[in-house]
Amino acid sequence: MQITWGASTSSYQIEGAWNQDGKGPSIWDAYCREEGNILHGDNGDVACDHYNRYAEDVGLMKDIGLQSYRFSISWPRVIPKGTGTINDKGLEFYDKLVDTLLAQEIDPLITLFHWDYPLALIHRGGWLNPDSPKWYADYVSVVVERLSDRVTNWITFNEPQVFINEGHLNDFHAPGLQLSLSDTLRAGHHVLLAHGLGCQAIRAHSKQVARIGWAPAGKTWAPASDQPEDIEAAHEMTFGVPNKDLFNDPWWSDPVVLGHYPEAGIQRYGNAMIDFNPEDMKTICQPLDFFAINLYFCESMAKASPTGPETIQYDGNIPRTMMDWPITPEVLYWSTKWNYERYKLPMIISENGLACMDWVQADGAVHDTQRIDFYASYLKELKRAKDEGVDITGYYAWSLMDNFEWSQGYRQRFGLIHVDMDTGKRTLKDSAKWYRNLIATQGAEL
Ligand code: IFM
Repeated sequence: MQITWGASTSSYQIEGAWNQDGKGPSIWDAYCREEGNILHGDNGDVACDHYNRYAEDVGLMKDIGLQSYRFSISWPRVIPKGTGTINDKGLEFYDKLVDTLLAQEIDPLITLFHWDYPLALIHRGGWLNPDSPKWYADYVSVVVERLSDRVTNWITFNEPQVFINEGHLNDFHAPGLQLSLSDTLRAGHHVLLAHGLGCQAIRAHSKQVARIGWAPAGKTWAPASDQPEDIEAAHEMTFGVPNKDLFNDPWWSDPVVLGHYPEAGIQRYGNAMIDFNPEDMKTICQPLDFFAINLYFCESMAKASPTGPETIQYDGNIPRTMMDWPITPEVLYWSTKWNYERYKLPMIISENGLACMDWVQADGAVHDTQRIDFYASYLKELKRAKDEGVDITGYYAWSLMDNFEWSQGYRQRFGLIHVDMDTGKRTLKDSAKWYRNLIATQGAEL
């Protein structure tokens, strides 16, 4: 299967060095310090210490045979207060990381925002501030100015659904707000504007032809059967706005790619819907080169009924990961197929993987057979979509290494590489060796 094979991480989840070399605090630094927010009181102060061990980590990527590595930039490491003074030491770190990757012929794919927002900006209203899209675009300009002589692939935002819905409506993620639905929609609108201005900033500052995408979380319903009406019901649920929250796909990706909010959302949000300048949509809807998506599981199943699509929850019999997420390989088929049909952009799976109960066993290895089985079954579904003509250009396992899993702290291990969080020792899991073979053979076994 001709595809770019990679693995993903994000800055707060692996870098550590939370106050090293002039980095400013992020909202996650603050949120983790509030008692009760994170399991076991964990935080990302040290995490995998990737900031200091990046060379070793790139060596392991090379050992696995990764063709590309997706990582994110920590905004407060680059601009400690979010706007204004630039921290050259922070940029130097990413400079060195990019150079080390390129020396090993690993192509960098940079996510410009994966949730670690500068704390100083929250004190200025955060994403509710109408200037927030411009703050983001200015930060993007600084990064692109510095790295684009070597980097061509950029993702503007990771999972806007999660950091806006869970961080601004539900107090489950940083910054821990519980805004009204209307204010959350306003914050979301500013993120969309930031995406648009960010795209413009990349194109204006890039020293090479840039390739730009964004990476929403995919929320997908699986058809309850292969009957056309059930497939239609699942499609309708996937591109609907079933709840009065912002955890759905079309609210985010329709404006970005199609240039308008979905009617279903405007109806659903009713009186909470915000007013905005119609010209904003021209800024939000910028030409994109690819559509990245993070896929883990199907939400539930859907079947047709006389009153519209009916949801069928997965029962206790379905296999589940440590996160309690159902194992549903078909998500890679339906989601890529439907998003490709709707948005007509080449697709990248920017995250896919699972948390298992892994430990270093008596023989010194990590025998994560469940992860191998998971990846093999999911990738077969990816191949099915690709064989049917879906233009899938990249696949990134989540994650390169065990890391800080947000409110779950270090309890959930998603890595191809085991990390002992006390010593920092890295051990390739069996799945990493399996992935190495898969990459070397371009997925011949699938
Ligand atoms: O760890 C997260 C990542 O930061 C965003 N996508 C989902 C992953 C697993 O929960």
